[in-house]
Amino acid sequence: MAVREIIKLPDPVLKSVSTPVEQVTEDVRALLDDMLETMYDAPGIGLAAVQIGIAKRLVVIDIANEEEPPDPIFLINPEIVWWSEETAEYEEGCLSIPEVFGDVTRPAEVRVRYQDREGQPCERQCEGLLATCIQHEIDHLNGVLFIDLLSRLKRDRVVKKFTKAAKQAKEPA
Ligand code: GNR
Ligand code: NI
Repeated sequence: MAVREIIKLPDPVLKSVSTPVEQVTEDVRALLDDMLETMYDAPGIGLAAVQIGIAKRLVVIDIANEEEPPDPIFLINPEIVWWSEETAEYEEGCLSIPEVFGDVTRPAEVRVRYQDREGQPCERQCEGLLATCIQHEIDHLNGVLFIDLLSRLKRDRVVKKFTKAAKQAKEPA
């Protein structure tokens, strides 16, 4: 297991549409383990493979709090097969856009179809923070960031700030 580097805005890799995983091999499980370690190290409650530069449809999530035992969820090729009409608003953040937060409204409940780390087909009904997190991660698999769901003004401000910071980091003073 290893902590990998997390890709940050404005890296164009984050805009990639990730490709489905055909077979759940030992290599896939090793990658999921690296993703989990990277997420715990950050720390965050979810991570998509594209955030460590690998555009495959792989997600790890753990929404357990500090007092609870770890409860990792591994999702391979996740897709939402049902969502509620009722919506919920959460203040979201993203490990690829550090220190930026914004209120996002999404369906309050979703049903997700995926394969687990053994490659077994599964379905899971999710609500609350888990429903929000799963939708945030599946958006990553489609090249969508939570700032894309904010007002154009707010998104443009964030992109501009990160683009400027990246440029300054590259140029000598
Ligand atoms: O750690 C994270 N917290 C979070 C909070 C509210 C809504 C979504 C998230 S996901 C985020 C980690 C991340 O960037 N996953 O892609
Ligand atoms: Ni994110």
